[in-house]
Amino acid sequence: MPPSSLRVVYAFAREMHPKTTDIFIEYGTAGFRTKANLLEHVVYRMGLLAVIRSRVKNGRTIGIMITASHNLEPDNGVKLIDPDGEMLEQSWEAIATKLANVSDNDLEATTAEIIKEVNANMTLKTSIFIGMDTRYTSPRLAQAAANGVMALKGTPKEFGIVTTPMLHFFVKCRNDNTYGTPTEEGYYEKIVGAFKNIRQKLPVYGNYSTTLYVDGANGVGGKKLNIIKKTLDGELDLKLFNLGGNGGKLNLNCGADFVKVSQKPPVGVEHVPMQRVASLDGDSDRIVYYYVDDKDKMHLLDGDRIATLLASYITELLTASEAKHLKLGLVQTAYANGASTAYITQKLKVPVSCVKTGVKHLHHAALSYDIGVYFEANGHGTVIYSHDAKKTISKIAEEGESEQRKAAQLLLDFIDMTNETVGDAISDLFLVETVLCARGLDAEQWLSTYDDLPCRQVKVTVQDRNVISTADAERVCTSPEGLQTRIDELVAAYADGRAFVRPSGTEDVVRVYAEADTQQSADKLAAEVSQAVYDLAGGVGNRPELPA
Ligand code: 16G
Ligand code: MG
Repeated sequence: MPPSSLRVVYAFAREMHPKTTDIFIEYGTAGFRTKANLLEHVVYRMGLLAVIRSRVKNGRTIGIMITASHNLEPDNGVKLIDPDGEMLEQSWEAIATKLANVSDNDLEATTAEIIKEVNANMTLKTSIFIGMDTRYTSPRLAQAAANGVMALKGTPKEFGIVTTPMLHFFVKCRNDNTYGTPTEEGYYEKIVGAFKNIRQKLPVYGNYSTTLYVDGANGVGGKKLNIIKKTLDGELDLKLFNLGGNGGKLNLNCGADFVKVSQKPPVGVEHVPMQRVASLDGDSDRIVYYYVDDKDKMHLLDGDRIATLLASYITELLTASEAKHLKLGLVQTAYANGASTAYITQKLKVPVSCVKTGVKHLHHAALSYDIGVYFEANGHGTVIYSHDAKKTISKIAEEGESEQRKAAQLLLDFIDMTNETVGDAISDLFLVETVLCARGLDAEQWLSTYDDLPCRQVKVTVQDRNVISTADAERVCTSPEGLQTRIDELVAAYADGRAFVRPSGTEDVVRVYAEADTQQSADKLAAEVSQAVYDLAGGVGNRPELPA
């Protein structure tokens, strides 16, 4: 029998957040994500789980974020944030999935089972931070999360509408007060404050212009930038679009994911040739830049570009501050454009690791460097600095020779401007603007550092995407048998050819990526590999066609 204190878990569930669907739901790459009307019981249960998790972590605060990121308005989602502001530990994803799917009748017993299994001390006091994006379904879900927290006698603290990275930041600060103050004001003070500091030291010069256009994806990021904008004292002149007014729909034909995948500029942004534009996603944890040239051609500056820009600038400052023993490394996924990897290793001479898709994998790999820069091509990424790196840089900033000291002081501002917990569009925006300003670059010059290889991404529907297994950071397909051999044969026919396939972690499809020396070749290779997937991995619907 479960302890009587758990009775309320069932009572709350039955009375307020009953499970009304039998559809199985899984804690995926970035939490649970589906149609908002299927989520209330899931979110309630994540309230329960957050309290249990906190009590396994000595009562340290856990976060619950209600968002479906770049998905369209009818979807929503929920993910948990661990005490240091990182994603929920992977081994708990199965526990979350189990709790989300049991019937209401079994909820009390399953909760008791989990508490026992993970050995949670249920007498500990605990506070759980809850944040939500701008979706109209979010307040109701946030309430369900709070009720879950209270059912296990935890204390919910609701932050209302915040970006996902802000909530990660608050959780980190709450558990480690040396990192900052766990409030929205604390976030602005640290990140925007560092930007303003660094701008005092770096005068605007060269082709850099302080005017930046922003596509807010009709989500939360634009709203927060609207608050920040008023405090920038002319250091950056933000012109904000897609702020959610005028009938603009969240992520619809706008936002970072739309711009990256469709390779088109978003609707709703004023078109000015050569103007630099930053495009955020719905919950503001991704950012890509673009500009449209005077012939109406769009040029994308994606996560790979941001990573190389930041890595090269940090390298320059490390050299100038003579912090020679600090090792900087970059982490990418198989989606990184081959040209970016070549540029980083050959020109910047920075080591690169390649890991599986998903922020948690990148973050983890970046921890092995003193300074780890990680970015997915889709614009999610940040920089993390080891304790030793911070200590060394602080020491040089105080005691070094004049030139060393100057570089180290810039690095310290750079560190403060970074949200190290997770990729953060707002923090990344200020980092990028700082480097562009320091180097006097406009967007065209930034783009000219290397030439991307043309690439194409497509998806193929198969009966069961789990028949596809991969190895070597998703670059090699180990099953079904014969598929990798076929891909190798196809790739061999193209100059600079590269292709890989992987099952999506967020959609019921197989993703195909191809790059080659021309766009025509990349498109053709992607189509040929799609056909191979269709033929060997149980394709459904029409067989993919080759381009005309
Ligand atoms: C999620 C991941 C993102 C990844 C994407 C891949 C987080 C916070 N987000 O959005 O990093 O690129 O999934 O989606 O980890 P896919 O598996 O459908 O290609
Ligand atoms: Mg997002």
